[in-house]
Amino acid sequence: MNKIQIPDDLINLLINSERVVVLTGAGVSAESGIKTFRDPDGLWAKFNPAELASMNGFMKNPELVWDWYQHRREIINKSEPNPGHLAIAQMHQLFSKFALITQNVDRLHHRAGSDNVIELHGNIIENYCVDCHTYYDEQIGENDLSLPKCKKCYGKIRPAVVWFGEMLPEAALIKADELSRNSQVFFSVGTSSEVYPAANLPLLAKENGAVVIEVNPNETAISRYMDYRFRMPSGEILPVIIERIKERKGLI
Ligand code: BJW
Ligand code: ZN
Repeated sequence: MNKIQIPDDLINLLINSERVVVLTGAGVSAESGIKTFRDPDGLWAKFNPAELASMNGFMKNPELVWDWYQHRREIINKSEPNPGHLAIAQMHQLFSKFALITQNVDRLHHRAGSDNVIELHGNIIENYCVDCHTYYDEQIGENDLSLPKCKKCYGKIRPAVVWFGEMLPEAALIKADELSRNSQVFFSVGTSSEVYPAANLPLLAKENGAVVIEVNPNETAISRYMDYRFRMPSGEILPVIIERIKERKGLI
């Protein structure tokens, strides 16, 4: 018997809900060995976001930015989905209208078996040309440290992530907005809720009647609005929640 207590009213709510939405951030991948951004040992403690995660920074020093992304790709390629990703992947089967929205670019949710993942900040696998916007789906070689050029126009190639000051992919944002408004239960997992517009989604869900749950070892910008707060790593608490639901549904 696992010692972690999940309130009965929450399990009751979950087994009677269809429209369950999970929003994830970097914290869900922390247990896979991928650094978050704003924790004390996070990426922004060591690297400057204006230099490395903005179009201005890229145009000033494209090689530096490219090398940083190649280094992160190497770490991501060596990492594996953790129990948090795997628990979320099981939610697709447990709720008939489940949706997963992520700010993460690492594709670990895909590798854990989640499909239809709504990626708000793009992904780190693909690249595109800054001039003609041709996409390069294939991963450009990890050891290719020099900045690659577009085969069509010889423009600079950048990672297909969303940097500060850039619009989020329109279709993903519209879908995320609609799913959040219509959700019955909304989980905010492993995000500091500092970056907009993603940070607004849990609040949008709450305003429209959803029960909102935060999974995060630390207090965040939106903690005070949450109906339930689990101050634990996602890889520890999410599998327990899934187990309780399965028990109640007679699946185990
Ligand atoms: C665990 C755990 C464990 C640890 N288990 N949990 C003023 C007001 C409002 C908005 C703005 C403003 N000024 C500027 C803006 C807009 C800006 C913004 O929000 N800035 C804020 C910082 C203020 N937003 C944008 O620019 C966005 N675009 C946009 O708004 O377009 C319209 C517009 C244009 C121009 C002007 C104004 C509007 C684009 C945002 C793009 C974000 N890009 C990045 C980089 C992606 C590429 C890459 O990876 O390199 O996305 S930044 C980075 O932050 C990354 C993340 O997706 C994002 C969110 O971070 P996340 O996931 O929350 O990570 P952390 O590190 O912050 O938190 C981790 C959490 O996990 C912590 O809480 C831990 O406790 C927890 N944790 N271990 C569970 N085991
Ligand atoms: Zn091009």
